Amino acid sequence: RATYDIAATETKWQRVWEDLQPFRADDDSPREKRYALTMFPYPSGDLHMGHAEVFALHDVVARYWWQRGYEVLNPMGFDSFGLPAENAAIRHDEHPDTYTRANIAKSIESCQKYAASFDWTRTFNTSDPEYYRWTQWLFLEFYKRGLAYRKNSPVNWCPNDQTVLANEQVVGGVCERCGAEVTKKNLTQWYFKITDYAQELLDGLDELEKTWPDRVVTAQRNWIGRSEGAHVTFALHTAGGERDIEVYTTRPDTLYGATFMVVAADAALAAEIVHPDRAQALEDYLVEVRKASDIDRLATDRPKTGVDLGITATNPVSGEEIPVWASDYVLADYGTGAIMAVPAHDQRDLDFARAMGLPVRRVIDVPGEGDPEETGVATSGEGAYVNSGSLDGLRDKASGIRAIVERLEADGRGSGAVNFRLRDWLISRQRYWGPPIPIIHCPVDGEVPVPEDQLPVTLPMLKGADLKPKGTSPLGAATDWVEVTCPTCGGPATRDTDTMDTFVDSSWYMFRYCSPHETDRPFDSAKVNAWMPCNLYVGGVEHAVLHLLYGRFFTKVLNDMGLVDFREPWSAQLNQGFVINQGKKMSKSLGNGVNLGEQLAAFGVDAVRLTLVFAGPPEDDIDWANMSPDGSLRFLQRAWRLSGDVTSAPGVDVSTGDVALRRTTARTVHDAAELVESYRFNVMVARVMELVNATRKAIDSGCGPDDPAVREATEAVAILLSLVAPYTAEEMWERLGHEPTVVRTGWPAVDEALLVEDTVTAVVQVKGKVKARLEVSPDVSEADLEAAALADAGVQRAIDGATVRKVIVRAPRLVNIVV
Ligand code: ANZ
Repeated sequence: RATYDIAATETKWQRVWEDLQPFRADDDSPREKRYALTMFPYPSGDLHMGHAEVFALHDVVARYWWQRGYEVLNPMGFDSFGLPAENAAIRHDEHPDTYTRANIAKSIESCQKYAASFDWTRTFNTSDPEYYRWTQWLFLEFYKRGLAYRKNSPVNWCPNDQTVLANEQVVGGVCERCGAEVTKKNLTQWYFKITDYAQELLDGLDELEKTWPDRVVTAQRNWIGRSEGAHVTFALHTAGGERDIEVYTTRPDTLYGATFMVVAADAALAAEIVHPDRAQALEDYLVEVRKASDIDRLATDRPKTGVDLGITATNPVSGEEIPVWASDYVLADYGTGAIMAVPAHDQRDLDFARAMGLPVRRVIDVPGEGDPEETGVATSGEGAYVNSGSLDGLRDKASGIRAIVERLEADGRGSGAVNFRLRDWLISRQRYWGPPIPIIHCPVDGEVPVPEDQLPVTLPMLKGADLKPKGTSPLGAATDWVEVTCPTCGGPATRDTDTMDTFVDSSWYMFRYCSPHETDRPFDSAKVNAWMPCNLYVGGVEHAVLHLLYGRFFTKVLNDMGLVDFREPWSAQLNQGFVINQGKKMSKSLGNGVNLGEQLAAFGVDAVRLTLVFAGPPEDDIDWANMSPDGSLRFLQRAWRLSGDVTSAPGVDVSTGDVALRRTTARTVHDAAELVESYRFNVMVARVMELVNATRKAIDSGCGPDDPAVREATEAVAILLSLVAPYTAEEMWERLGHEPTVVRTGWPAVDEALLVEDTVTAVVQVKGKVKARLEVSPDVSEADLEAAALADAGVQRAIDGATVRKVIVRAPRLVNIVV
């Protein structure tokens, strides 16, 4: 039996595609535009199974859109700044750029062999000076708008990478990249003011919820963490005099139960208010506190520790004097960094009170729950207020909160408030391989933006050991580069030596693809508005709150700047699962890694792609151990053989073909579209397999190879397969007597009449009596069925001119007419 030579076929078609460039997106095309984006990779090495999966899934949609007649933008580039390249450069004593470029070249070659339908004329790397010039320009635009600023505060510090991390990069208390335990350090760092957009970032999710995966939407909601409550002001009596402090609480209604206050031990406030006799104790305690991550600190099951600050505060409603403590379970950068502790109704406060011997007072009597002071369990439910002055007698939380906030507002001791968990985004890094922050520090003029015509601020040439993490940026050692004259006063000044987080680079790359060769602006707004928002964004769920939140934030700022006319960059999103092996994540230590190159060599690109797409729903993990790429290859051979068996000529009139096979073809093509649009790619493949079988049967024991229906079916197979197995599809198309290439041939036409194959009987009742039976399509719409029923002669007779009061339609089976 004939089989096709995989290696020769792959080389052959790569040349043809290179020649014909079928996936070049034309900005000026009259076709409707679609933008299919897949997350660009770090060029950390060659492509692996994970890339193979995501590119295969993504390509189904991109290639489908081409076939449906859209002009498709499907770009690819490289997120080439960042730690992997820098660490490799240190290991191999070279420049990160050398390593980066070598990997990029290898990746592009692999992508092309993999037949990913990217438009390579638009590719760029975020480490190209032509790109990061605009990253710096955007930084300065943010700076002008007050959205980039520097402040000193406790920040997350990775002791291994010797750099700060954004909150989003600390996962479960460890560095998202290297897994080292993250600690806190007080440093002056650059931030983007993402909190200005907290409410809008939250509100936008209501719409995105319809087209984004639930888990991403939920993760963003939780990360933004909006809560409603109140600010309450307490008078503090410190050794140095009286001062007010404000706390944020979600339960102002429990104010009568506030028996002490707690200040974050590492907040500046603690050191300011501590009684001199207790200052040393606080200092000793702080040494311990700095070792713990935020996650540890907030954990409810953690033994509570703290220091009595030796001062008191006045409860603004009860007038009671309460002690003020410092502890690490209160975070410095959340709310106001100080809390009113209500041990009866907050578990962490109760644990603290019990550990320190502080009083507990119940102010809500929750039915069926014991007194927290005795049970050790704080109660958070609703009930009657007790020990609460004017609140006593109220029974529900909403009225309790309303009453206390009114009182606080009247007394000028507080007001209703909204709080977000979201913090400003820390963007400066003490590493080399990123865009330098384009700011000059002048002893006279302070922070001075680098003038626009001096952008980009390119990286000085450093390599190997020079890049070793030292806790401060390696750029500091490049004296010639650091020492500059101040653009304002002309006096001696120094460059900012930090670089920007890679997540800044990837927050705007999707815009750049729309006009990647612009030299005098980051992008052409008209082109961006024509292509964007992206119709689909495919990528890993690990980016749920990092990249996907930052990109949304950038889009809103760019919209406020008037550079784009939309506020959300990605209309729909699909997260692929992981490719695992033998039930476990692939890893070096387990030795269960699957080498993509070997798989491709053994089975060919198409069989590997088909296997990945056919494995299951795109969101599910794929266990490669259970897959059968050789089975996929056998299927592709079977499909390919059909194209050699067809004997009718291209363009033959198919209307005279075998009706049964034509129906199967029509139904398959029709359903395939719906399946792709609902991301059920695996089911689409299964349907193509059925069509291949039906066609084989028709050839061997049915209508025979020269029946036009066989050509119609085989051409449909080729076009549908072009979404998944591009090489096989091209071979088939050529063998069927067509010119290359199949990829933009157009979706097969479906004769609607062939779809009404299985009819069902719909019963029409008038006044509860059956008056007609209609043969209708199983997917008839309610409206069509109603119209058909009312048009039926028997039904008309039964209605007999009476007014129809109501028509109840249960498509496709029942119509009930009430007159
Ligand atoms: C009194 C109280 C009584 C509270 C009660 C809760 C229950 P969310 O919903 O996450 O915004 N809180 C405020 N600032 C804090 C900080 N810097 N570190 C740790 N905890 C802090 O949580 C707000 C609640 O978390 C606030 O409401 C405060 O405790 C605590 F029955 O105030 B509550």
